[in-house]
Amino acid sequence: MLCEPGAEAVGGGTRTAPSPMRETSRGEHPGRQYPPDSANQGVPASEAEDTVRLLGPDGELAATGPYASYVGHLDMEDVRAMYHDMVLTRRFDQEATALQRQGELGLWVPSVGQEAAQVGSAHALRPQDFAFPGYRDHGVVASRGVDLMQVLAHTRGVDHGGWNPYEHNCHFYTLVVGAQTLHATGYAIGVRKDGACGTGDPTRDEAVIVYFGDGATSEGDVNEALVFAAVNKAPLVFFCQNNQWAISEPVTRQSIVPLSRRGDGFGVPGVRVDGNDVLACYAVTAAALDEARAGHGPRFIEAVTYRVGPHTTADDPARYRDSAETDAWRARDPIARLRRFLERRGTTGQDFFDGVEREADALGERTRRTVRGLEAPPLDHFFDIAYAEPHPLIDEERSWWATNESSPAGGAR
Ligand SMILES: Cc1ncc(C[n+]2csc(CCOP(=O)(O)OP(=O)(O)O)c2C)c(N)n1
Ligand SMILES: [Mg+2]
Repeated sequence: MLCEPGAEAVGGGTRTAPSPMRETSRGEHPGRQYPPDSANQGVPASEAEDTVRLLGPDGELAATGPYASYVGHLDMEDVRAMYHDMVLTRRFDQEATALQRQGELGLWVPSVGQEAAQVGSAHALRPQDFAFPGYRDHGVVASRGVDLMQVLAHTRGVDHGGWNPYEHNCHFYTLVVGAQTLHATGYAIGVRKDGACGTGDPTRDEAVIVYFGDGATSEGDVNEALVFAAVNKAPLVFFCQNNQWAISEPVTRQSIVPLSRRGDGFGVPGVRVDGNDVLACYAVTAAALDEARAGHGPRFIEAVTYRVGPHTTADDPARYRDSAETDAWRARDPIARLRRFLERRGTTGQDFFDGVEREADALGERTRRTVRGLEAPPLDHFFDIAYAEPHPLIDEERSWWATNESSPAGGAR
């Protein structure tokens, strides 16, 4: 199936038609088969029959099924790039967690366990596509080329955003649960109005992807976004990482059917994927983005994964979940699974794995050094960047803060 660079890619490097996420005349699509609900009745959703999986737990690649052709054009260099991004994201995450514990960051939101969902889906994006992450999506922004050090400025509280969204076609983090789905919908409707999708030229057509969690699916914002995206045929992929928990609320409190069906009533086709299988995440996202770019409207993906760490560094998951559950998911580690695949293939030498480790060590060192060197900007900076043009209310607030800052009580910070 996958081959070394220069060797022939299986499937001739092309994708089969029709897309598994193409709607039929009855408004259905072949990738959607719902068995009697297995999401919340004892069968782990990642093991359910209708969950798309290409990499088995032992790293064996299944070359069949409607999504297999979506990885047919990848070569092993592409897969090694995904492994690289997953390992570096995890190391960054671990360093940032430690730095928060040392008081260097205000808060940290770990992504451990979700690297395959984030990196696999983000690698399916083209440069012209636009991503709207949530607040846990370090693997997404790293894959888009954002320097992870810019995430730290945000969590150290010295910057409101972190980076310029247009530099990498990647919006900054949104902490208001689900709000980014509305931002993404508006952006995607704009793409459609600009005639930048559905032109028939896949090298130019644009799509948008938005990331959110299982808990967010219960938010009004997400449901409103689905309405607007559907009726406006927005070129948007809703990528839901079902990591089983919304802080202390289990996914069983969000839905009694698989979340991949959340789009049904809105006319948005959905698919469920093993979120710990980076190749399956790549494949289903590539299929959904193709549909969006072609002007066929939004698609919904539920990536079944697990939040191995706490919700944030302010949370203690031992108070609400069983450690046996976490252990079971640790055994499904997405990085170990991909490594088994690379090792089975036999064409990736120890040199590669050692090189990635060395890069991870260097990133860890850079993370520690960068955080400690991040200084708070002068307060005026935040007023300067609020609007492009001067604004009377901002001026009023600026002078209030200036007075307050210099007050005898020491002022607010
Ligand atoms: C509108 C809103 N309500 C509540 C919160 C507090 N809050 C932050 S994260 C979170 C849980 C979100 O869970 P989920 O959507 O599953 O995403 P995850 O954190 O698991 O990635 C909540 C309730 C918030 N930030 N915004
Ligand atoms: Mg969640």
